[in-house]
Amino acid sequence: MRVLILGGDGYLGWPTAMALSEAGYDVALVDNYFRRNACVERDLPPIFPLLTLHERVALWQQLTGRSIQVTIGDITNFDLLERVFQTFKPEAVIDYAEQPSAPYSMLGPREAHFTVRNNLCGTLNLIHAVKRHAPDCHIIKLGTMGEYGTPNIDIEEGWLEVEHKGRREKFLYPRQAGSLYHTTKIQDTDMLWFYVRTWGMRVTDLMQGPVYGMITPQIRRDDRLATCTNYDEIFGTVLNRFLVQAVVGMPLTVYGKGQQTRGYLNLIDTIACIRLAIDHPAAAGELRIMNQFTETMSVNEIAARVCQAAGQMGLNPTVNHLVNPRKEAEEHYYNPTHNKLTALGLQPHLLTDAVLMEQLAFIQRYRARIRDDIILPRTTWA
Ligand code: USQ
Repeated sequence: MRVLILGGDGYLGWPTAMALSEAGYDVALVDNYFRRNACVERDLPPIFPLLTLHERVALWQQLTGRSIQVTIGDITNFDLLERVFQTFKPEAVIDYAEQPSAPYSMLGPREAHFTVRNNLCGTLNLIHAVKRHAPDCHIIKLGTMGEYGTPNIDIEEGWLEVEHKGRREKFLYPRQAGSLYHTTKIQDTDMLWFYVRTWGMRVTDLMQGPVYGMITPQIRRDDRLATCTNYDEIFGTVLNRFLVQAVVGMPLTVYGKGQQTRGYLNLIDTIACIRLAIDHPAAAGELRIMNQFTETMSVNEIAARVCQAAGQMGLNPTVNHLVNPRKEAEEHYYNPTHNKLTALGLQPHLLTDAVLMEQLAFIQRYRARIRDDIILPRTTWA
């Protein structure tokens, strides 16, 4: 099957590309290097040195004999996306090509505008490219659990049956995001739902929680295949940040009370979920929404788990409760449903000491590259 990955150079895109290529899918990538360029511009180097995307696919071919096509370009440019669709004719497309950072979207007007334009125009172009050149192509869109926010009722998988004055209707589950980035994901979902209703497209919207980890079977083969893993306050996600902080001996940066609870998953499970979505496509005219995480944890629990695993390696991290730079509930109810991917066959890789220790050991090998000055939060929601 021909699978096009938009955002194929990123933290999730590149490991997904290798895993699908190894599994026999015909893979093509598009990426505009936003993440790399933003890291250079803001001086936020990732943990591991990164080959360019062309060098990565050349190394992949040398190691496996498998080829992956690359286009460096911006999907908000419709002509470019159209050319890729005309030549590659994808049967499934995975859209990771979004500005993915909540703090980045809150930096100021320039970054807010970029986030809105990049995320919404990218989605719109994708919809039009599919309609025009590959109407049967299955769109697999990365949404986020953050679309739902932290409501005081159970979170369903995408939809809610509402009874009102004796009549019933099914709606998209109410959404209330905690950052501009998360708000663009809500808007993406709304746009996809409109075009599913209007043009009968097949769409899967994966409401993913924060992903952790930096090791996949393909990356284990050769460090040069490592993915773009950030630990700074803008692009680093919480668990990866805590792992790096444990390695460098900085207190773990818990924001506020630390009772903020989210649904987390291992990078390996992100890839497994994507593969399940590809192999079990949504029907034409269906917006299928699946909640993509394997276990819920509070920030305090994550910090405790990292401390415990790090302790077994002779590291002794401590925990520091910082004033929360974000506006978010620090104590709240959280009970999201996540049955659909399990029903398709997902076998979760849960957060164990062994998983944490493997990541810590990997980071330790790159200890000299880690800069303590980019770790503390500076971006506020205020
Ligand atoms: N947090 C800390 N300390 C830190 C960093 C974060 O306590 O040093 C807290 C945050 O306040 C938040 C939680 O950890 O309550 C998660 O923060 P995060 O930075 O790991 O994740 P978030 O900003 O929510 O965004 C990440 C990805 C985004 C994805 C989202 C899924 O960057 O692309 O959509 O996770 S979700 O959180 O479910 O919306």
